[in-house]
Amino acid sequence: MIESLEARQMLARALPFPFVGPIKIRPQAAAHQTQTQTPTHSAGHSDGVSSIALTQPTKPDLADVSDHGFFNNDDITNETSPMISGTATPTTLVEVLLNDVVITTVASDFNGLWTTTLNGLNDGLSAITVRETDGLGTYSATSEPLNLSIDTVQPAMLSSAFFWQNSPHLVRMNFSETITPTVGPTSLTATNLTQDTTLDSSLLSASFSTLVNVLNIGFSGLANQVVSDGNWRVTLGKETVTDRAGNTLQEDAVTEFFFLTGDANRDRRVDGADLDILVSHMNQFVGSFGDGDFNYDGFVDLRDAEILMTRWLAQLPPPPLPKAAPMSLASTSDRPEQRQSLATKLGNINATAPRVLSKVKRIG
Ligand SMILES: [Ca+2]
Ligand SMILES: [Ca+2]
Ligand SMILES: [Ca+2]
Ligand SMILES: [Ca+2]
Repeated sequence: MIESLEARQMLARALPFPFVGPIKIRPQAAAHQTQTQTPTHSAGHSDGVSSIALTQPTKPDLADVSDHGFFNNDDITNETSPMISGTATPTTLVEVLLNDVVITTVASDFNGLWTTTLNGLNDGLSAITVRETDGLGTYSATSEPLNLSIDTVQPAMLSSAFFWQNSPHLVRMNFSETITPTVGPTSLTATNLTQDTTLDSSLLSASFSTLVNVLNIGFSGLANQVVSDGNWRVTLGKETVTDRAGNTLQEDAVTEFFFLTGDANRDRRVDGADLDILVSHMNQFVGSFGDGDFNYDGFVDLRDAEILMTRWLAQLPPPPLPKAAPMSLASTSDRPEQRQSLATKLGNINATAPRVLSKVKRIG
């Protein structure tokens, strides 16, 4: 027994304090599980030979440098080889257990501090505990567990949509998991592809709901919070946000959409069909763009008709198209069949905006 005690003391003296690395002295996990079933939780051996006191170590902690993501104290990280640390009896061997299986042994320094790096952990929850040992089969009580949550899966945008029916306009992106809840406009780029202009980020707003993992993007700096006519692309930069564990997006989150004033039925052209819709809701509190409320005041009236006329027969081709082919506003080169259709609808008047508006005014 004395020889063993001396051997243990020699081992302790040989340890480089402050300790700088793990010592694997018990690689057989199965054997340890057997031992853990009969822990002595005592501070000495049954034969009465004194030994260093073994006490229950503190709960191990995930080092801040390994605790990635939103917070460095939530034990959620994307690091599969994280550094952990804790406090134990000074100059004592400390066994580290992963889900109750010993995976490495370290030594505490003269201040009782120990630290080590765990290698090759898997995604999911890992319970990390520690216990002191004298190296002779005597163990302290096992510490409280560090419940480590490892996530190496990058977040991704699953779907997106553009909401135009009401003001303010809204772009909604749905994500596979929670991303940085403080995501702001500077992470976003909003470009009108038709006009080849990019909005200053100060004109945008962004709010993320961690309940449903949805990012709502608004245009708070634009008049009526409504985008201008054109084909649009809104991009959330992949490096600008992370999930809880610190993983960035797989790729930029991109949504493309278009907006054309007066195009109530969203077929990329403003014509008699849109006028029909407007007329059918004239003087009604219907309150949506698709009903002809083009100024978003909740009511369909002549003001909306006047707005429609400013885009009469405009077309917005879908991208990609050469920049030299922007939408044609107020074109007068409508096709004969279109003119005939409109004439039928409005009673044999020429398909010119003022005349149409004049008709609408009579209706209104
Ligand atoms: Ca974290
Ligand atoms: Ca993830
Ligand atoms: Ca239309
Ligand atoms: Ca209106």
